[in-house]
Amino acid sequence: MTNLKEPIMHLVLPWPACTRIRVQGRRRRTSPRVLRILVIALLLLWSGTARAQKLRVNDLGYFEARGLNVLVFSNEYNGFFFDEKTAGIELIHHGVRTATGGAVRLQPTPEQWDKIPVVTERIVDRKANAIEVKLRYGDYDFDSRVTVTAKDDGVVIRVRLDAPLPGQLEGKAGFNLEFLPSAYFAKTYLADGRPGIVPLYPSSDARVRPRAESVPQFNGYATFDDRGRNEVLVPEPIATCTTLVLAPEDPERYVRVRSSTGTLMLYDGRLIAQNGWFVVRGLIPAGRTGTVLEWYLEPKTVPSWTRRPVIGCSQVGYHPSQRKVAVIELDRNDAPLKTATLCQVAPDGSLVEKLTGDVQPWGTYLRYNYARFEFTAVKDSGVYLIRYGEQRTDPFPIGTQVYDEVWHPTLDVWFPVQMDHMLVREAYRVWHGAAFLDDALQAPVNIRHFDGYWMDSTTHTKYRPLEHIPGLAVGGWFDAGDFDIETAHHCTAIVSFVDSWETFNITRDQTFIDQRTRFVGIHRPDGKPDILQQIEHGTLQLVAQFTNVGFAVRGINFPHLYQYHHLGDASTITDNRLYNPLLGAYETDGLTSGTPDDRWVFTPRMPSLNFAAIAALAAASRALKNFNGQLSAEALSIAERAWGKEHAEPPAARGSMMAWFLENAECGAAFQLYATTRDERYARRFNELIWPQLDSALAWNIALAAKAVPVMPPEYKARLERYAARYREEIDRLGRENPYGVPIGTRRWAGDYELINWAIANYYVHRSFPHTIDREDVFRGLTYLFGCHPYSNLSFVAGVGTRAKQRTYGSNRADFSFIAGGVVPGVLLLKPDFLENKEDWPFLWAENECVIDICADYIFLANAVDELAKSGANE
Ligand SMILES: [Ca+2]
Ligand SMILES: [Ca+2]
Repeated sequence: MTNLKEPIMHLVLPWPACTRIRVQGRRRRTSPRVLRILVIALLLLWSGTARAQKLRVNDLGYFEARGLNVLVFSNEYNGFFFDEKTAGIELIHHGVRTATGGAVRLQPTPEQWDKIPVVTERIVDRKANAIEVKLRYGDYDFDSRVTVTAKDDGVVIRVRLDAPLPGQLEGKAGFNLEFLPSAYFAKTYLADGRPGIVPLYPSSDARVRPRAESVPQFNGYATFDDRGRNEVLVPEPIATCTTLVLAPEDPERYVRVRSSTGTLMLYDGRLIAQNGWFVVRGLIPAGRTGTVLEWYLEPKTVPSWTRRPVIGCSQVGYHPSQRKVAVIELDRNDAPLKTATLCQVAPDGSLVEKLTGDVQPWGTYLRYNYARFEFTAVKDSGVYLIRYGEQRTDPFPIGTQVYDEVWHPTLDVWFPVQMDHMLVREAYRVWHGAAFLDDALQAPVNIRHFDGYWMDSTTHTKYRPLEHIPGLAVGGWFDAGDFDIETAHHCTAIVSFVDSWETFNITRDQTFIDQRTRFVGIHRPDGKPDILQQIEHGTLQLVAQFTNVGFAVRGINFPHLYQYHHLGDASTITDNRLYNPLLGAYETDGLTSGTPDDRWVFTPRMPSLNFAAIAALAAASRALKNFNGQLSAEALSIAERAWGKEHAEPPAARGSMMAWFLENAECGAAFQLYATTRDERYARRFNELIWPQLDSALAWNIALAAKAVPVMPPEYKARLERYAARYREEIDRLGRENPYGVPIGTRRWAGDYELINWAIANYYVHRSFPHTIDREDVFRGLTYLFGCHPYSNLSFVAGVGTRAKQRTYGSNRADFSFIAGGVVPGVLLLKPDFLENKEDWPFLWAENECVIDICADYIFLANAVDELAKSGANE
């Protein structure tokens, strides 16, 4: 998935403004008499038992009872990634989001690119204890109202129509509510009393129907590889009934759905898409208006349920000299204990109480209360755990070595597995074959692509649409959990690798890489520093783009949606034979094939991307100078020529946001060209650009500005000092915003990328201004990543730390597995107040997808922390 993590983009792009929100029943004046009645009523409620579980619409606009929240479009579908399984009517059941997607939908088991309704109105009526949304499918001029009203121990869901269902949607539109498969594994269900076991693996039936019968997917694309037969798959229900009970045996997961208007159908969405959920569905009848569907939904709750505290601490451990603070996340109904204890695990297995200290309440952040337990005083090397009441954390070390190896899996395993155009072997396992040897065709003009790519009305190249562009089947990394080459992220990753090489002299060699035979061997030294081999691999692709296309391309991506969502070995996505239009589909002459499966090169004109590529090529040319002299010289020559070309064709007017992005990218290019060539004209341009950039977006630019200090004259550093002071204020503000004292992203893509870049910026500023930015400001970022964060205390680096992510959104996600060293985006904010990072469900990309630039930056940050910890500065 193309990730949306550029912070600046977020700053300037508002949420879609199409929704009108009205809140009724708030801010009403209350008379003393009414108040008395209210107090009595509250006391009566308090003394009851069952009534205490009643759902009430709270101040934040969702239904709340102890152990249960019902969200009604607190989160909407978005028009970019469509259905992310984070929208509609949702249940948070005993602290776990177990249901999503409650809405009028046009498929039994909607996939990501199926049509989504737009919320045109949302009314929160606290007086009536109800929330109503008006949903619209513009393509069909189809409006419906969905009302959720608290009743008894659950809610009533009604769908109302003012006009009958459009004819094309008869038998297709229904009300769906989707349940998380992993929350119901090893549980049963009752369909009108008939028992069934919730399937661990999809095994229900599907039928094949003509495509013409189906509701088209986004932009006419198809997720189904029908082999040219114009067919679609339609799942059959697992069960039909009027009353469905899920998990009758488990009071934490029990949900009863009773339909008073028609049949309920239970589907397994995984039958047609591995990231599908279990869907409970009722069809909307044809030719009717008014209330056309009514369900009573009752999720059981455990009386007086209180969420177990999460003790946030580093799963990797701590350097003796660093500050050590655990952050304890507490249910609002929980009171913090007075003390917690750090225990040392003795060699004989016994626990030795090393330090008992106060638990300091911090306050409330989003939906939980927080407290902190500090154990900085303990410095002895050993294995420890934290005891808090009856709870114990996983064991973690304190020692001078804790950061030595934390980045090795990312460089040794994760990056090699991401290498495009290569076969990648690890001991007995082949991760994937040499992929995309048929790269690539010129993308057609005037298109909007499902992964956020696009084409202008001209190709801007010498190639005709769908003509083969030679020379591109070399180098590059799969961007993330998908298999496209995303050039912007390549550039960032290359620069980051060069930073790591130049700053920390990383000579580690545990990977065998042979470009000639397209072979990568993991855990197999070949006498060459791996980081230089990775820089070379990324540079080969960038150089190929400039050489064969003429500029940096937006990316290389798939023509068909059914290729894009591929899971497994990348080398099987295409047939690796060049497309030959003279042959028919699925025909081959042994060398070429008539199957139009070759990837497309997207070539819109993007000057800011060219500057990003210039920066990467200029940086790479330094690192590769004594490693691959020819490639190094080629990279620099391309970078300088491209710089000249961009300045010969000045684009867009200044003052616009596009101009801002352009100057931001140009600033980075000027710096890298100066660092490589020491040509003063680049320094002058950098100096012209960096100060306005700092003035407009300090946090976004301070890292580059501080990184430049060693190559710029002394007056540069003097001028930067006051920006460092302002940056200090921003860091202090974070310390008041949440108990972790780090930036926690609140957008549609979780925030570990910003977090890592924030910590790296702190490193650079600390290097030049150690009295302004403390090394603890760097450590805090990595400690958060390693487990001192909300929701759980898993390390967000797969396989790194005692207890770490073991399910991530990588190419092997269908196996509920991970690729070691991948860094996940982390905790995603489900509005208004629920941070989530699921570990039993890898398919939520905004929480679990590892991306090349984040992973490259992680290698830098881990080395920075290791260096600072060992340098003993600030002690
Ligand atoms: Ca090597
Ligand atoms: Ca092909």
